[in-house]
Amino acid sequence: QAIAILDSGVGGLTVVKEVMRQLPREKIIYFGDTARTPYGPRPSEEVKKFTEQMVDFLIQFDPKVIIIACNTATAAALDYISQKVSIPVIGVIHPGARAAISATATGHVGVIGTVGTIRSGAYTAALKQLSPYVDVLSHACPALVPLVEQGLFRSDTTSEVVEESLKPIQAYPIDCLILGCTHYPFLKETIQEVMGPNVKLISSADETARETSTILYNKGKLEAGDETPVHQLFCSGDPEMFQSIAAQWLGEQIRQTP
Ligand code: DGN
Repeated sequence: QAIAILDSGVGGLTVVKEVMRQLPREKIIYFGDTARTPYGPRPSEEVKKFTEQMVDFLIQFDPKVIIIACNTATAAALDYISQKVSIPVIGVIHPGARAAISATATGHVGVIGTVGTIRSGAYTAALKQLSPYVDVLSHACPALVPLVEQGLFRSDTTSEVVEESLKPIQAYPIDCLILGCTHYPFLKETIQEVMGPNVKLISSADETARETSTILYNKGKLEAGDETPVHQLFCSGDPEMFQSIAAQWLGEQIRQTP
């Protein structure tokens, strides 16, 4: 049985990489809805419907757990999907919030994400639930996902767009910034340059993989054998761009099958 992971596009590959690192024996089945990305500007009901369609596809493989590796989809559909299927469903917002609360020294936390994620208020709620006095500064950066989906991780355009997107939050005294969109770790270097060395960047991938590991351990479902798993990655859009980004990011040989 595999771990199923989904996202609106290539962003969830940041979570795939961390799951591969922490749980190297586990097989991964991934679906990226690259034909319909970005989800960020879409109404929440539509994101919920698209997420359900991805889950319906992945559930055919009889996975042992599903990771919604997209903050926008987690905000719109985590509760709904958790009730719909009988296996554990893990989102990325609570793990990201936990990682930020552990990392902040001053209690001033920034969150960047898509319009859908920021509008939902899900991060602020998750952070305040963990630590009621935390001060949260939220900001939507809708221009960043399209850069990543085009494979523009490092370029002059990337620097300009990231700088412009982060300008409104640069003056605030936050000590950590949650990358509240699974696409953003692809732009980590540029985001760090723009925010400066005193702001710690938090990605939820690490903590999400840890939560997955805990759930599988508690259920006695961690892979015991020493076989190297063969992962399966699916996308709904242009396979070439997806394949190239996946190979670059995961550093693995990606073989395309029809
Ligand atoms: N990767 C998704 C997220 O974490 O919110 C969003 C990407 C998008 O479709 N805008």
